[in-house]
Amino acid sequence: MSQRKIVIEPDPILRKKSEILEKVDDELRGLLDDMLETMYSAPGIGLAAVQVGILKRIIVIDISKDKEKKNPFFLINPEIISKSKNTSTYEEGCLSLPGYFAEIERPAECQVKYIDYFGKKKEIKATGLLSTCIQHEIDHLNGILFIDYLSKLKRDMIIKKLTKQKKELDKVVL
Ligand code: GNR
Ligand code: NI
Repeated sequence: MSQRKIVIEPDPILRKKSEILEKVDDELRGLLDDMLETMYSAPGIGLAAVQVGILKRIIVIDISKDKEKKNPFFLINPEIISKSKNTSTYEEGCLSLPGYFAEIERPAECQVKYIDYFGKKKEIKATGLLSTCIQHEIDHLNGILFIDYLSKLKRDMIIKKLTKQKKELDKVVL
């Protein structure tokens, strides 16, 4: 297992659509393990493959608060098959937008179809933070970031600040 580098906005890869996986093999499981390690060390509660530069429809999630009791969750080719009309609001953050948080309203519950770590078809009804997190990660697979739900003014301001931060970092590295 090894940690991977997380892609930070602005980066054009974060706006691309990820591709469906055809098979679940050891190579893919290796990537899933790396993603989990990267997510835990960030730390974060979810990670999409595009955030480590790979345009495949896979996500890892662990919303358990207790660090002692890990509860990792791997979703391959996840699809939302239905969403509730009622919504809930959480303060969202994103490992690709470090330092920025915003209250985002999304459907409170969703029914999700996916393939698990062992290649088995699964379906779950997600509620609460898990529902929000799955929707946030599936957005990544479609090139969408949570700042896209904010006003253009707020979004542009965040992107401008992140662009500036990247330029400062380049100076230090040089
Ligand atoms: O670590 C994360 N926390 C979080 C909080 C509220 C809603 C979604 C998330 S996901 C985020 C990690 C991340 O960027 N996943 O793509
Ligand atoms: Ni994110």
